[in-house]
Amino acid sequence: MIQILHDETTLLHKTIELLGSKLRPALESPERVRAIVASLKAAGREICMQSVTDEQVQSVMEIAKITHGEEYIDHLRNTHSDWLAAGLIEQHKSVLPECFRLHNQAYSSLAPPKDLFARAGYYAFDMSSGIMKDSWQSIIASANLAIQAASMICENTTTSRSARTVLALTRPPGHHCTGHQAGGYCYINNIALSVTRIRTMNPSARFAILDLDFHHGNGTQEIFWSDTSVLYVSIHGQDEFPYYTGHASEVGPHNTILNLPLPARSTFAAYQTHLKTALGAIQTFKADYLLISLGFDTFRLDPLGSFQIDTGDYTTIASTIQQCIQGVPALILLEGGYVLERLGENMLAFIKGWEG
Ligand code: OKP
Ligand code: ZN
Repeated sequence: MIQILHDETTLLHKTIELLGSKLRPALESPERVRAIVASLKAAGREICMQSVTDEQVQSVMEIAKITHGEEYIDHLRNTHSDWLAAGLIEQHKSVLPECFRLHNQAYSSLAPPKDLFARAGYYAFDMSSGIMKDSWQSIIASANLAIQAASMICENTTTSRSARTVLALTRPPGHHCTGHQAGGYCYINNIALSVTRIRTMNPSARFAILDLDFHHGNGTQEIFWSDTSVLYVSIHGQDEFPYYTGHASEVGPHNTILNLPLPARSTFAAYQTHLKTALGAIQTFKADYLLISLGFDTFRLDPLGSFQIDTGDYTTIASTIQQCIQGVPALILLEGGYVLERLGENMLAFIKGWEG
């Protein structure tokens, strides 16, 4: 049985984005997780509710500092109130960058700028990562779910021989966030925090990360780029957001990165070929833990995706993975997926395939 974790504080974050040259409510909305929770409950699933204690906030920040810059984390926490205090924004509005840092590192000063507008663009790479008054609370709650899920799969492996799976309904998602920049609705790389948490209990563990979101997880790839104990495998839309990463030629210095881009409108048959390649690489790597970045924006109707994957296919995907990794403890973190009406059934279809 999959154990499912949720924290209602993840629902507070609600912001805007620039999409198709229009500023609009972000597609990454609280309603996404509400829809999944409603379907899980209707199907009679138990959901393990979490809420972050003050000590846990400190511990989330300590763990986040291993893979993220301390000043970046401070920026996430303080930027909305700094803008408010400076009279640059109204309480209910979101901070969005207007100018991004350039990559002329040979001669630019690398120190974080003081100017509040400059800082917003220094710590982000796009305009889909607005920061509103409650964002920090949700970011921490989401990161905490990734950490709690990691603790649970470790406990489960020491107390019982049969492997367990924990699914965390993380929101905001994490896979686009690097150690120093927000982007693609992501502010903290949740899966990186799971890895750090597992390592505190099992320092020599090997990890396979399977990124099934429609978009390339540039942040996860970057964080683990030269890490020999983490294999990062991603199946994603070719030439799609975040546009400048995810090419098959990006393999990392130790061949621990495997990018499997698929052209727009690819069918499930084409997807399955890549999935088998991905799983073959994961088997060869002999990981102690499998971590999945699960996005349902691979669904055929998704506004941000273009694959032809249908609800029932998620059952096949999950059972294919399960057959391949049998025995390895797994952690599943939610990334994208934007068709509110179908998210719940897609998640249930995935769970059905996983549990067999
Ligand atoms: C986040 B996740 C496309 C604009 C895309 C942001 C997409 C973020 C996806 N023209 N804007 O990986 O689902
Ligand atoms: Zn995505």
